[in-house]
Amino acid sequence: MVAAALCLAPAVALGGCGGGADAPASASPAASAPDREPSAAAAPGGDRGGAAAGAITVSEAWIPDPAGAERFAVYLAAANAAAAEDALVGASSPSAEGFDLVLAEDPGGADMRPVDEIPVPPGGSTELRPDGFHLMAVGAAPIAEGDRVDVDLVFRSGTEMSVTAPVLPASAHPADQAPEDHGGHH
Ligand SMILES: [Cu+2]
Repeated sequence: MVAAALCLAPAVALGGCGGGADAPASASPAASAPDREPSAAAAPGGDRGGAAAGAITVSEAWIPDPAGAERFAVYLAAANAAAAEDALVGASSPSAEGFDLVLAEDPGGADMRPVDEIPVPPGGSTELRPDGFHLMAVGAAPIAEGDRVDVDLVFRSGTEMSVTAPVLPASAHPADQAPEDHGGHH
């Protein structure tokens, strides 16, 4: 209820901040991924989460404090060293029933639509950020600043990894990503 009340109006197409029975992107965790290997490499810039598996390296994973809302966003950077495109196709966490993959289509990040996958170009990277692609938790457990949330990521190539994303103040966006009016629904 609280989360719905915090939602900005443009999010209604997603049933309120991206939730909805027809959300396409919730993935179930695959328990037996042979290439699952948590990385000890710490991301630069604090204790934001990172991991590497296969050709994918994830860094800068973090969650803005949802301030009591029943949804939270996950931001990170995913780099793909392979010669073929890959894509983030699902995510799961003990702290949420599932995740929607969304694309915010306005600079403020208020107008999000669900997507089937988040492409990661060959030899390139994709930033999950408030005004672009990101993950939105569905049925989230209460989390708050200081918590560390495990998020399992699944890529189209079959690569899977688990990252531990710290919950940071919502104002912790890198300067070039700080949304002006995204706080209302995250
Ligand atoms: Cu969002």
